[in-house]
Amino acid sequence: MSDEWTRHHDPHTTTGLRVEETPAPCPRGGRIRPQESAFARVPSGENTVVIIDTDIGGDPDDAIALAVAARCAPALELVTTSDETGPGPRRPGLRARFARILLDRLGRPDVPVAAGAGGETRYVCVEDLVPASAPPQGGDVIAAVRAVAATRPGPIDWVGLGPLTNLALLLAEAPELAPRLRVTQMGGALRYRSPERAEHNFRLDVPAVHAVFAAVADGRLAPPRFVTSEITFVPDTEIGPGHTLHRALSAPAAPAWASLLAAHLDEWFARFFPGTRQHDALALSAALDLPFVAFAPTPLAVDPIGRTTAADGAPAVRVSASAEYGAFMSWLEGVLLPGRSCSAGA
Ligand SMILES: [Ca+2]
Repeated sequence: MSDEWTRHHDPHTTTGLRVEETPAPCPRGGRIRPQESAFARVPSGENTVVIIDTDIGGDPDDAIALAVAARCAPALELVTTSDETGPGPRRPGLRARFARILLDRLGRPDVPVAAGAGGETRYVCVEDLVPASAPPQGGDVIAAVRAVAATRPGPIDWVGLGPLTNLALLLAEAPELAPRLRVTQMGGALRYRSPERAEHNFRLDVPAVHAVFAAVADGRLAPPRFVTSEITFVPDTEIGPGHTLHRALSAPAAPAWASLLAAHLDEWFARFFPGTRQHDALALSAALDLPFVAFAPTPLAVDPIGRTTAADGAPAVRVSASAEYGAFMSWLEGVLLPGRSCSAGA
């Protein structure tokens, strides 16, 4: 089975599996509104750089998204981490070291990892999956972004899958790169399930959220696309014990990267929740211009604790309005199951 996995999924093969080369049709049933022309994107091309900013190592949806990007997006040039871990077994940089191991097993040793800012979350479950021999990763996010930005002149697709800490830092310390940034961020909410608090990624670093929205308001940053919690927190994308993907990744003959993902899923199921919903892979699909998430231009205000509401006069961004979950999950399985392809039509 391993050979079959490799043959069908090696991102360096020429089997036409590069999703960023897939045309991005209008979401089924969703017309592009006239006012959306203000948010039109230049299609990704050979000069585009993809950076994934992630709090990988807690909910496995980050690791699943990273595996998808590593296998289907040759333009993936850098992974940065945020909400990094603390002392003891959760020593700083654990998330980055886990990302390094996963990328290596996916055949992407070419993608550097930079460990970002620390955090306080309890959502970490990969301590036993990172051997002591796994080396620490570079800790200078700004230098790492500048290095990859210098390799190509085109847009920088920033795929935010965690707190906005690194993005805010980048806007402050590398303002020359801001005009090239195209941000797709998982986070925020218009109808959060706990209305007394902000969505998780926004809540973890509220000042960073305000810094990003200030950059949008004064024109330094193009309006991001936010894939919001009410669109991602749905049972349609949940992978639990016994799910098709869990079983395939856990198969004895599965390749090493799949076994690592399966072990990560098992740790999460045992220690936190008996399921993982694919917030981050859904956001990644949008960043890759795949057609599963439909967006609507929305003036979005952020309150002092990071909650978001639509409000006239606020900076206009694009907010997820709906998603085609069945098609998305078929695509996800197409990327991660043997014998499938990265095609959006899988
Ligand atoms: Ca995440």
